Amino acid sequence: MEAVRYVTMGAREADATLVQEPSAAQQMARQLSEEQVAEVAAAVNSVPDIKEPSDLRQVVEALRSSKQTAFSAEDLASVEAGIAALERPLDARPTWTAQKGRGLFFVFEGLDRSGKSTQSRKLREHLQKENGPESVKWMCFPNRELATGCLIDLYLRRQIELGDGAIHLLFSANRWEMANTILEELNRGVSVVCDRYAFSGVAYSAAKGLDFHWCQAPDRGLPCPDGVFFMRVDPEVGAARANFGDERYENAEMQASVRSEFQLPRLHEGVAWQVVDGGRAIDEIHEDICKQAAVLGQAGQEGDTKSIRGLWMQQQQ
Ligand code: T5A
Repeated sequence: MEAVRYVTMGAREADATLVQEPSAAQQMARQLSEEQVAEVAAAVNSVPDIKEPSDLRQVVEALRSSKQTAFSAEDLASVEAGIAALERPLDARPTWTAQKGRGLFFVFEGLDRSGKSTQSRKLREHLQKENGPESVKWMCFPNRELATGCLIDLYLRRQIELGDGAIHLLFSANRWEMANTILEELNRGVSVVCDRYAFSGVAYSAAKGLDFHWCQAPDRGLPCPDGVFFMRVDPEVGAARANFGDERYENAEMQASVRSEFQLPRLHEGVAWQVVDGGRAIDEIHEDICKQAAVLGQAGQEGDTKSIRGLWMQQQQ
């Protein structure tokens, strides 16, 4: 059968689709035929769980040596590029050089259905009204447009099985694939509003019982946001909202554990972490966030340039 490629984009090409809504990205994953999903599952389900970033290459090898037609050679090379970023020791992680007049980087975090997508899109609209339509990009993690994101999507929809270590590292690789794009946008003067980031990566995996510091390690050094809006809702509020329960982590027990992990101060160390009461009316929350975003935009200015730190790089292990 001819290879039907699900994902053919490198991070730079994927940038053109940053404004795509997550539902559309999820629909793309559903374009895989049942047969293709079964082929991917047969290839990866038998990979033993992994401990080190380099072990993630076993997933790529399993796909490469199988008969699957969902991923092209180019797709698998793109996954390997993400893995290579994770393999770098801490002292070899990139440093981010900020240009004068750079854009701002805002992240939304929270439990499933806590209102992150709603509020992040509303902030994008607000910033566009203030600074022009081209002044802001919206993106989300997982980025289901990338090859790593396709595997993550299949995992979340319970179509393939991966060990807890493997899926954690894939989420991180998915972010590293976009790190340079984030920096380039910021330095072009474009603000980036992002639905989930590394904080979700740590909170969800640590909630499953993985070591907190092990979970943090692969994401250390990513561009640190200028502000994180944590949408605080009671787990039962999220559970009552539309479509809750569709994906793997959408159950009460998991959401309660994730909530505890999100509250740990070491997750927010060195980060401008803003807790937002997400149980209120949508417009009331939005107004609050706009005010906080304006304040965050003024903070950390060194001379006429606002620096971009590496996430969690100041922390001791
Ligand atoms: N994950 C993610 C990891 O394990 N590791 C990682 O590294 C990362 C990045 C997928 C899963 O992956 C996990 C976490 C997740 O389990 P996702 O696709 O972001 O992540 O999944 P969700 O959080 O479930 O995304 P949603 O888009 O479904 O939820 P949102 O964005 O929090 O909520 P939103 O805005 O879509 O709102 C949900 C519903 O509530 C309504 C909305 O209209 C919508 O119907 N709503 C409100 N209703 C009343 N009052 C309000 N204030 C409301 N705000 C929104």
